[in-house]
Amino acid sequence: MGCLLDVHADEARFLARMADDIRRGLTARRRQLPPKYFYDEAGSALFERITELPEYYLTRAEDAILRDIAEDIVCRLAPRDIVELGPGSCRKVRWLLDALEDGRGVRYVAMDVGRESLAQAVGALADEYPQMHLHAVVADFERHLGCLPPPTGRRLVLFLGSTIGNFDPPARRALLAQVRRLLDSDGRFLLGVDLVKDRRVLEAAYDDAAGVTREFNRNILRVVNRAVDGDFVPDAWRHHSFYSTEASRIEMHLLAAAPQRVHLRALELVLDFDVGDGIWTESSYKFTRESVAVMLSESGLALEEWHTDRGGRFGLVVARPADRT
Ligand code: AVJ
Repeated sequence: MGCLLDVHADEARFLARMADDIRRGLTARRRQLPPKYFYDEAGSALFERITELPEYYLTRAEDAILRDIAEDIVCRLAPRDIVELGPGSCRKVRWLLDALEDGRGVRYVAMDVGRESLAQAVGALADEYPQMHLHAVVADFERHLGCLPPPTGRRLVLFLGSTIGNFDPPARRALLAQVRRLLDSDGRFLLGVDLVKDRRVLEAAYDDAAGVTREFNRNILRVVNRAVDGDFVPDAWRHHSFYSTEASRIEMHLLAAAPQRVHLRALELVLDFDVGDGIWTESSYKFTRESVAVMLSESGLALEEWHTDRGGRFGLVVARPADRT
């Protein structure tokens, strides 16, 4: 069957949008950058290293749940059309694809923004699952979910790895409502969420002893430099992350280690930072079964199954379209 590469977001438009986002974020009263821009080639490689850190339990915990339930889920749902948002390396979906009794003619559509890493990840799947229809859609799933073709059979949408945690409540309501629109009444949604827990465990996961998360955080400044001809010095920024109990989220910031002036030449922008001035680079929301049920119901979805790892650190949720009332 091979692999089809659909490019929905062309490079020029993506870069223009990124420049806009950077201008808006860095001229706001609270300076911020959208976390989707972490993932250039270097950032994706740093994230892969994060998933292997002893402190970063998320990936291993989710993997353990998937390994446990993949066969049962796939047997019961018998999906024919699997759509994954932000698949990264496409490692997780293998548990599901391996559990398919007969993968012949089953379609797998992966949507992600990084053209090279997506093509590589889906290309590798094509070698292992030659009987399937594989599509790599290079697009931003916040904008382009509506462009997906209609289901070819029972659809299963995957949104794993707690990527949902990057979205604040209004943005995730909008995104989940889009996901709802992808599903017929027999369609299902498999969502991975990181769970509220002891703050020391959470904070260690986002400030590891080896300093990989710090480098991941600083790397966004290299992405900015390249995108808008900037002269940020990544080493002049401190990594700062903490858990906010009130907001149920980890916040990641970069703090200026010394006063500095930064030029973003392509934006004709000059920025001055005092010591300790910050740029907010990421929120990573943490959930409970109850908060997930509420979040889903706000977007026309209903929690159907709830699975956690043995330590209760991570949750995998099966949701279905809510009955219309
Ligand atoms: C890929 C968004 C789920 O929030 O845990 C890892 C990214 N940031 N370490 C997360 C991340 C810092 C990660 N997500």
